[in-house]
Amino acid sequence: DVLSRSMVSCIGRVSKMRGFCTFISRPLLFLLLHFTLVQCDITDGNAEHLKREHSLMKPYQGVGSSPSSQWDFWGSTLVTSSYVRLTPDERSRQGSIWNTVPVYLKDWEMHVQYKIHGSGKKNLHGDGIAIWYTKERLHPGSVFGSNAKFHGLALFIDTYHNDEAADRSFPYIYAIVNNGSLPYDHGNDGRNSELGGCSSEIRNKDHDTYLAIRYSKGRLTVMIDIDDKNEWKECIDIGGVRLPTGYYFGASAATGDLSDNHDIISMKMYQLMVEHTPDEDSLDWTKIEPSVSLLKSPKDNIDDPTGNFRSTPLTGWKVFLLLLCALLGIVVCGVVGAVVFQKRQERNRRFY
Ligand SMILES: [Ca+2]
Repeated sequence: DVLSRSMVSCIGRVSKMRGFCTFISRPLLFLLLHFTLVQCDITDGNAEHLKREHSLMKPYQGVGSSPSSQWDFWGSTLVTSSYVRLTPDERSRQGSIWNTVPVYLKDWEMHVQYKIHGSGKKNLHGDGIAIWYTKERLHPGSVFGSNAKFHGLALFIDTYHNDEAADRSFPYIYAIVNNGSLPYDHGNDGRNSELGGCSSEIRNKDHDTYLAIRYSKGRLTVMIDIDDKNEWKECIDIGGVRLPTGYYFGASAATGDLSDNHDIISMKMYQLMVEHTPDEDSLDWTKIEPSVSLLKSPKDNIDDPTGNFRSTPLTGWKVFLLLLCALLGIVVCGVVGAVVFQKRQERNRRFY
């Protein structure tokens, strides 16, 4: 009886120890998986799947107000042969450019090449660019030059920090999904409805900057490339996003008291070849209402460290800390294991 009880307690200790080891190695595993996924998640556009009718490229033929044009524009937008300037570096300007052809693809990836530059020094520039996938098109309004109560997806490249008390550093890139009911609060830079985002020094680069928005199987992923190294970095990755087909792509920008040149160089739309179940295929995708089924709705108001973890790329020191923790865990496991082993040996010896 004594022996079996000590066996049970020993197994208990070993399994607890194993639990601890699993607990320690899980972040490591997650980290490895995370990197693998990020590495292979968004690929560079495959020319084969480029959808010209939804793409805006130099020298911007087919942009204009003729009935056959695939893109039209509004406001301060100026189309040259090498860029589309949504606003110049002047106060109180608003401009937009919109695809005239609705998108009926279920899975897509939009690559945007852009440049935000101007004479304003740090924190004295604004307001930024919005990339839209919405029901409405050419609908001027108060949010980066477009309609605030939109239906669909908006990705904001917000360069001006309206809410200086907030802990986010600007420029800040964030996504909002709206079914037409959410207001946009300029005072806190849309934080109430933000789904995820990341800070990024995108202004006044010598080279162009890029972002990719992927929507596939209910997953919204945003990657950015600002260092001219042809490498994507994850900015946003959230599941449970429902967006219909039949909406329009567009881009808009606005300046206020502060300004910047907001340039779009290209918007390239790629079809993703993804299989869907017969059930999914039989649905009328144009009838889907834009929504997000998060466990916790918009990450604002929540002190959820995992939310931040998920939505900002891991920096070098975080990786280092995690690896250090994992290493410490392994060492502790080893020491505890050795002690337990020695105790058992001693006990066994006592039985003889
Ligand atoms: Ca802002």
